Amino acid sequence: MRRVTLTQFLIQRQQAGKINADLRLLIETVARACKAISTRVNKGALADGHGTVGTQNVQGEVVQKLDALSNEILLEANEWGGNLAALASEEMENPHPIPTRFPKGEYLLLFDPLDGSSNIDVNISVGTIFSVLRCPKAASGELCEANEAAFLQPGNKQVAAGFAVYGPTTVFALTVGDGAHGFTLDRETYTFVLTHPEIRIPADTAEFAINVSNQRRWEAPVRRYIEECLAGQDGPRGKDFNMRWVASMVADVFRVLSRGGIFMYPRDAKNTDGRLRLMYEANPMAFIVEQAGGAATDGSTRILDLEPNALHQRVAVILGSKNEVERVTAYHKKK
Ligand code: AFP
Repeated sequence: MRRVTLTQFLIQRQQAGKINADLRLLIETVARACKAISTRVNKGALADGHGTVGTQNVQGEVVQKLDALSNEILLEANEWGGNLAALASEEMENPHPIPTRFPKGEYLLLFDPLDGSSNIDVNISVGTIFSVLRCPKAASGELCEANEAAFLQPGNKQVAAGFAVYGPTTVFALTVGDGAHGFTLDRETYTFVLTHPEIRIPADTAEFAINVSNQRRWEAPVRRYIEECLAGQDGPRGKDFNMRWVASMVADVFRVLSRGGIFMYPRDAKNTDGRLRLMYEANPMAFIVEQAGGAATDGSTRILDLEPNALHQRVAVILGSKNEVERVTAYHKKK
């Protein structure tokens, strides 16, 4: 059976009226940039892709060479196409306006150019996360100013979102609001091919993902949930649980999309707002997880309903198999 490529999939979505030509071009361009990043990631130390650039980013994190390179690849790929009003990145303090020499469009693109940077030098999967919003029209009907305020929209306003995970295979996971789908990079033809159509996350799971080294800092609901998982079949859950923690959100979330599970980066005594960024990590992941039948909250509120107040704000994230996320959220409500 002939496989469907990402291009064919997007043209079908355009013909069905789900997306317009500008959004189709935007997603194709992001996917093409992810292919270029994948190639560089796969060269690793052979191409001087390891190590740091010696500076810190707005997050106060040491910038890896591949962070900076991935950011440049996404900027150069996306700023000339005429479908964007501005771009925002984990690696840039302020939004990147479209240079005046290029036409502007109606969309805003946000991304974490290389998620999981601490895994680059040790050959563990990393990835790119992206989110697409519409530029709010000014009262006059003109396109918005490409300032931070234009980006501060809740995740339920996203028109597309997804991520690439650069692992044993490079997979591009995508939603345009009608389901979640995965495309694997065929390196012989250098095209993304639909391999995971209509992804569905099982409502139940026996696998949790959390960084247990933070246990002493967790709030009571999280501590209760994990302790019950660890108690196994003799405990209140009546079944044994397994644990995974890759420390690359893209890898952990793709596993949840593939076989279910619950991924947790809760707020704690050290990360009082949580560690993950709302606008370009939690929101896109929450959108694609919900489109796959899962759930995503910050412990009490649906991630996609959170009203942002800063471009780089952090948030607690509990996402994955619906029944497990609802259990953790219920424990928070009892708190
Ligand atoms: P880096 O990109 O700085 O490595 O952070 C990755 C991440 O944002 C997310 O992808 C992981 O789930 C999480 O942080 C890992 O955090 P810990 O290193 O505290 O486990």
